[in-house]
Amino acid sequence: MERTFLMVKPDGVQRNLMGKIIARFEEKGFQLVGAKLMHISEDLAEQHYAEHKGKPFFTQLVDFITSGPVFAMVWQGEEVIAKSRIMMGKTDPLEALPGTIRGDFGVVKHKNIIHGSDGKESAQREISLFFDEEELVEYHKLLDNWVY
Ligand code: RTP
Ligand code: MG
Repeated sequence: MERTFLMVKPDGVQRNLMGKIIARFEEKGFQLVGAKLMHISEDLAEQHYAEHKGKPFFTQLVDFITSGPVFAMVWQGEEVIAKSRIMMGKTDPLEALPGTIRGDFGVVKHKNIIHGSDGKESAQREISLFFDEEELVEYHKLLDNWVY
């Protein structure tokens, strides 16, 4: 089953949105296989956002993501990478539709509540950047027979 890396950013943690965000992915039918509240070091932030190195917003991005605790998660499900990006909404809350996480809770692009991997490769890279294999839990849920 496909896995993705999702993370409630420091603004989402400070605004008490962790529970609501977890609930959305649970209610959808996805399965949480790993989670932790943590501070991101500058080094980890630069690795995580390596694709944006050199862009004008890179420093602001690293400063923001290291500014407070984040809630890092691994979720599992059929096409969870693409489907969770749809549930998150567009990067800029101005374009994110109501009903999406960023559309419902975000106001500005640089504080947009949640991160999600944008493809299979980045999902694998980000999961192993944030989690050791033994931190991920493999288990079967009876409910899955009603989701799939
Ligand atoms: P993320 O990686 O955080 O899940 O967001 P994303 O895929 O939707 O957007 P991405 O292009 O990867 O950009 C990463 C984060 O950088 C900030 N950003 N600021 N000022 C700007 O033009 C700008 N562009 C991007 C956003 O906070 C975005 O989430
Ligand atoms: Mg991205």
